[in-house]
Amino acid sequence: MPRNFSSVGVIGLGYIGLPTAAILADHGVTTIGVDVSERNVAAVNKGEVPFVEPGLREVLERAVSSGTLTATTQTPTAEAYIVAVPTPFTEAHAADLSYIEAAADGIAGKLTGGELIILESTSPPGATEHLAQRILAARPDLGAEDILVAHCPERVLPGRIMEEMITNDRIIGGLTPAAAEAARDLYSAFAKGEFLLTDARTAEMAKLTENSFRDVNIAFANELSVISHRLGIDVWELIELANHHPRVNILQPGPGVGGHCIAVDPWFIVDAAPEESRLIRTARETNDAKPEWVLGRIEQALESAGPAPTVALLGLAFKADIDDLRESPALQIAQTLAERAPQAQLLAVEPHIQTLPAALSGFSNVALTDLDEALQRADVVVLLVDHQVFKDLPAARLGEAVLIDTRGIWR
Ligand code: SAJ
Repeated sequence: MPRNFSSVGVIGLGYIGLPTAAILADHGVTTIGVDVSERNVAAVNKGEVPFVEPGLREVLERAVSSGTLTATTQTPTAEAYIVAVPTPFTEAHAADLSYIEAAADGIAGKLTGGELIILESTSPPGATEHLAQRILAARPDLGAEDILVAHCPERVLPGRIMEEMITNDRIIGGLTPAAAEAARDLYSAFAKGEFLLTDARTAEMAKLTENSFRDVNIAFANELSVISHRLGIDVWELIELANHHPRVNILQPGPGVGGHCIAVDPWFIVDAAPEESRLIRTARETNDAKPEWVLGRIEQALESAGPAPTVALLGLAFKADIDDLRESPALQIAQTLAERAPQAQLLAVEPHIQTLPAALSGFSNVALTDLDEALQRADVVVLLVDHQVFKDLPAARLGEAVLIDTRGIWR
């Protein structure tokens, strides 16, 4: 008989924790969401979503109004916990586990024995063991056999989270087989994909491997775009043709790789095995170098655009049709250009945000404008994010401006 959990505490109500809490609660599980931000907690208790994610608001509203989901700033007593806190990386590209440690400390004080603790945050190899050891160090009255600890990496794609959270297969890595089985029981409350049980370290590495695979493939595409530019070849046509081969599937070049996953996770592998991770490191460096290459192209265009040119920067988010600016190459390009080209007026167009982000708000030569104004005034138009509104633009609207299309949508 699968174990039923009477209550689940979800620690961290961000891009992953909040949808997880909402979906669990919507499936009838009493769920308590925990976040350090009082503002987030207040928003969630009113059924409001603090970020853009299609379909989340409806599910959250339902869960809050039915009373199965509540939010608080204090870790509650619960039969199971899901930890979905950030794992940023330090200047030296090592994982910063301080949020996981803080979550462990909060949970430790609430345990009575027999609880299931699941780490969902993307983590370097060994982080799940570290979390368990931290809890046991704080609770010498409990033995390792008194807690069930597993790593179940989230693998949902921002923009499609509500669907993928239910349909994706789940890798479940237990510190013990019993922990993996208990975690499977918890996810079976809502997840419809296959459950793949393994140990915690393999599960940690599997998640990092998936994102590194994508990073390496995108680095290949980005390298091809730089080579193609030099050789006068349209890289998007090139990739489209090559992908007709039944065993070739090259991803798309762009202005760089952003977000909190693909731009970060491969570094956890490099940090864990620096000597052996040569390809993974090079892919990261290739993708991280792409914004600078785009900047070079913009600066070249500015040289022939007069003494006080206007530049439209279309998109600031890290990818299409979301409002997430984390590690965004578009934002990095906008900020660096604002610093290096004070003579240029930069008009940033980002339909998913209402005010200029902190990274740009200090510059007098940057303004957030709507698309119409930017296109009317721009001498140079730089497409940075393939938002649908930009894809829908008729070619005639682009006028006489010099175009730099980093996503290949206006070919
Ligand atoms: N990108 C390209 N070219 C492409 C695809 C993406 O330049 O062909 C860029 C995007 O513009 C963006 C970055 O890569 O800047 C990352 O975007 P993404 O859509 O590839 O991935 P994320 O970061 O939104 O989500 C990834 C997903 N991982 C994989 O597809 C292997 C998702 O399933 C994970 O759950 C998520 O990371 C995560 O949380 O780890």
